[in-house]
Amino acid sequence: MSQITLTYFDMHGGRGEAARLALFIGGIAFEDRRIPFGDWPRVKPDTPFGAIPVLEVDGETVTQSNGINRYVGKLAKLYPDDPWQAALCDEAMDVIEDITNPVVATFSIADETEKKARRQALVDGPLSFHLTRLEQRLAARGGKYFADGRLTVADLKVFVWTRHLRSGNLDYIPTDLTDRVAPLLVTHCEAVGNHPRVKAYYDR
Ligand SMILES: N[C@@H](CCC(=O)N[C@@H](CS)C(=O)NCC(=O)O)C(=O)O
Repeated sequence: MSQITLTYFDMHGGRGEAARLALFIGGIAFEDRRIPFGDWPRVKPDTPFGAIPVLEVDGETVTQSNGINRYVGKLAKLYPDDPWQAALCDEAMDVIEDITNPVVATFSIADETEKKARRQALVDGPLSFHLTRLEQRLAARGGKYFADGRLTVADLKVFVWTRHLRSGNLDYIPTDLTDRVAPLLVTHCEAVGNHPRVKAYYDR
């Protein structure tokens, strides 16, 4: 059996969370290496590209969250075998990256007025647009799963993002934005959150 270590920040969310969930759901043993934010400046230079998540398998490392999600999804049987379904799964995960990046770009804005303006512009523009279109994709595929008619890493990634958007942890992004513009994503988020293995993960 391979020795697997997943390194990511010590929080319930972000780019490493879907892989943690997938490994847990699949019953795959792994070291869940959690980096406290205060330790990050010390750890960062030792990572391949100065960022996490990093997955280590038998002493070799790989980065890039969606690539990691695909790899662990295959191990956990949470990634489609069918090439078309795999492309649909990848699409949803990459859309989340597309909307994550402009939000993350606002994290370092120190001036509150500027941060508020930038985030409101995201809410009025790309965030609402992407949420609406993602919801249409979900609806077109039956309304429950993004690919393969079953739970995949795409559902885990969208779940983590939707929960984050609704959490109130992002100032100036209304917690009811998703409820208003993409209610089916909220239904999806709650369904994934109530999946027995997802519940078991957070109940530990
Ligand atoms: N494209 C990369 C982006 C990785 C990334 O930017 N990770 C963030 C955390 S979600 C990070 O390491 N931030 C700290 C830093 O850049 O110093 C991926 O998808 O894994």
